Amino acid sequence: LRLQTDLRLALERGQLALVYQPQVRLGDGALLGVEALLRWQHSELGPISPAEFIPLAETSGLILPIGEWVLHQALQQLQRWDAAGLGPLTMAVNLSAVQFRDSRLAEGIGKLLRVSGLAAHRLEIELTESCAMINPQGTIATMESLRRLQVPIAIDDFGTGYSSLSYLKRFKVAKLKIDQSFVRDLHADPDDRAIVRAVIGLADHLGMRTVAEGVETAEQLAWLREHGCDQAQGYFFTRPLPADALQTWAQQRN
Ligand code: G
Ligand code: G
Ligand code: MN
Ligand code: NA
Repeated sequence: LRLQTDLRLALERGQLALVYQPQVRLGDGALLGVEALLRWQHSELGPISPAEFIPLAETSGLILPIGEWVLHQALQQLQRWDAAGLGPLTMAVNLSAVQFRDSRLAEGIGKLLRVSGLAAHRLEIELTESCAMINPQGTIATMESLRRLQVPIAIDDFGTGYSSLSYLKRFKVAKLKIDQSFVRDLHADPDDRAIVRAVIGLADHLGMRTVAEGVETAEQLAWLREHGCDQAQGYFFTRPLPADALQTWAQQRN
């Protein structure tokens, strides 16, 4: 309850912040975009992980104003990077199941896009596989409304939920994000290699892109490139960075 009150105050007092992790194309190493990740610096308790406070925000309903703040902030940042000449990056934003259930989601996103003047394909919505499967029919409907806006959708943490292949087909998402638990032991675990190969093959046949998460080593990167994975993100490139640091990181790579 204390944390819930604090979270509401944090939103009002500007104590939430976004950090950004690069998404890199494996073919040529180009920086394609970033994923926005939410951070809360609590005045007494220090940094609190979104894994801890997002569930709290969901039960209290705070996730809706927080989610709107995240979208607004992320699109503003994209405009600043455009102005700084960083190239047309994409911005991936994580949405919770509660946001996805909100019938006004697409309308809200459409409005934010219009105000920002950014093309819809510059934004990308990430929804975890487990969130997508809570109410698959509802998920399809919301995805349909986002598709009308031309906002691409990625399934996050793919392989850790329980989506049926028939739903995967009907979701018609642009991207599968291969969960980091399969990437971590790629070098040692033949089962993980089999799973990642299968996911890449499946995505290829369904016309989806693949993004490997949690890439930490050159060996993982080389294996993923060799096996046709499209993109990667992870500590191998960099941890999630504040906006200014991300910009410096991107400019130093050129
Ligand atoms: O950045 P980190 O690895 O600590 O993120 C932990 C979890 O919190 C991840 O599952 C991530 O998807 C989720 N998360 C990060 N930022 C947001 C956000 O803005 N909204 C939602 N709903 N989840 C987020
Ligand atoms: O669930 P989601 O994929 O949205 O969240 C990604 C989480 O993984 C974030 O908390 C991010 O900080 C973390 N992360 C990103 N790259 C790496 C990595 O290379 N290794 C590990 N262990 N965690 C990572
Ligand atoms: Mn994500
Ligand atoms: Na993920």
